[in-house]
Amino acid sequence: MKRIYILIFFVLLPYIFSWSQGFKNPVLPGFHADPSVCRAGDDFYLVNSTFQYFPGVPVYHSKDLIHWQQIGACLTRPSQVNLEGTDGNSGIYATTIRYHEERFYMITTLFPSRKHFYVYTDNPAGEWSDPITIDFTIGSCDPTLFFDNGKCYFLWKDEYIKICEIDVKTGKQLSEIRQLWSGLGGRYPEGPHIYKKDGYYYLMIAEGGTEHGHHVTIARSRVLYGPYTPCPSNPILSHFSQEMQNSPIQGLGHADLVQAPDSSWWMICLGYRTHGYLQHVMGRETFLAPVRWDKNAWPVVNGNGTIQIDMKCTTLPQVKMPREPERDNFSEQKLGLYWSRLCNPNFDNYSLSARKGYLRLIGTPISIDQVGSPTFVGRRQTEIKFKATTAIDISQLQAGSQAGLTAYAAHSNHYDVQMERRNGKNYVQANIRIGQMKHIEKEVTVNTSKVYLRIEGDRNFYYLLYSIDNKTYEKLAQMEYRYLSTETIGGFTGVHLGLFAQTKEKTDKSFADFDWFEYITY
Ligand code: 6LW
Repeated sequence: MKRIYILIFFVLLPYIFSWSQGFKNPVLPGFHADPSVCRAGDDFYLVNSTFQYFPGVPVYHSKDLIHWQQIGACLTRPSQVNLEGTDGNSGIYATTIRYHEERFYMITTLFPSRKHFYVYTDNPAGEWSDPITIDFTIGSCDPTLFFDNGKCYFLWKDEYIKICEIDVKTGKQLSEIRQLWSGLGGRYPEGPHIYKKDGYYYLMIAEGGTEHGHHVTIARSRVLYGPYTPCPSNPILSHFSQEMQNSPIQGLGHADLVQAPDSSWWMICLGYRTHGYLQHVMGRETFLAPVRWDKNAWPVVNGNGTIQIDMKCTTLPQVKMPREPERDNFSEQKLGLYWSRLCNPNFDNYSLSARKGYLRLIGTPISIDQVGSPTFVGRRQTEIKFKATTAIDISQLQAGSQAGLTAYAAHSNHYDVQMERRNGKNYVQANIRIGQMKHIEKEVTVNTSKVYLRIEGDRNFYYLLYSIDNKTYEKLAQMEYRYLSTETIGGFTGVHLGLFAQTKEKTDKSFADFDWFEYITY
């Protein structure tokens, strides 16, 4: 008998260990704003807003809400969304994903039109439908869907939180628009979601605006249209307090709730990690916290309404997912899902087949200084300390054209270590763009067209370096991180480490070949 108990213990040990493990926040580091989550069976799916980046709305899959793998994206075709002319203040705003009767729905808003639309699929890793537009109202943002008793409700944030019934097959309005509870008076009540539990309708929103004052509040009603009674312990999530003023995580808000197969409840939300001086460059990231319901049937987030980097809590059985590779040798037929482009890219200017094992970027006169779709691919900066390196061949780059590596916060703010050919010489340049200022901080000539370019980041600076042998790196310049921060630039996105090529003339079809790209975090 004793042997049986010992055998059972060792069989269960991995599960006991995984349940007892905590986890590290953010669960989706780097620019992963406005998260929304749903569950289908034992699987969780999560989407984020993407503004001017293409493809729009990445879809992530998880078994434990901690480890996520991108499996696709909702908006992958120009017929779904026109991102022309968008930047970090427009394009695809907050998104919601919901699962109902074996179909997934993602609803969002396109700025500046402020038109709400949704797409659907039966396979979240595959193609999503063409958009169904909500055409009876335009305005503001943060739409969500709520399915109840065979009906579908559309909620969104206007000057207040609003709701009406729709025909989910057509998007047509089926009831009058009503106003719901809109918070405790905090600025920008937004990000509404409704949950039905134990005979209550719970309406959860964000207030305070998506900066330091951000927080989550909740109210409930026995009747969907209210009146709603606010939770006596609101805000249920906030770092806008003396206790949390020095937390490395700020701006927590815009949350979504989900119940796991084991009946536990969890919250995902957005927040940002500051470098200090209360500024951040990586955009708003996705965080996770456990939720329990108290004796009065109100949710309590992580025990006291705050979130830590190192979460010490019982988790779901942890199931690791493949991590995004540190190194890209460009030997695949398609770029990894973690690469983003800008607006509506011209895919003729990107090739993984023109030169085997290289990414060829064909420049156009649209530069990374402009709103539009320059020839650019970028990966999210996911940690404050990182090193991004690429091997570039500019032998086919024409005079006056540039190509290289950029820490891209916006078209108006980026730091680049780039190559330029001029008067028959190859120049390596540290190029700085801060608002109206465009400046070559330093340039040196090199006697080769194959160069290694590197950008490093830490708590204070971005460093721009180059090498001709990938052994000895020379620093060309260093620039304060703060001029790439959201607080400096505004907007809603985060720094991407990107590869780019741009030319002076339309007729100049010159290009740069990138042999590999490596992104290491510390
Ligand atoms: C989004 C609003 C917000 O629409 O920021 O953090 C806006 N919350 O809910 C853009 O992400």
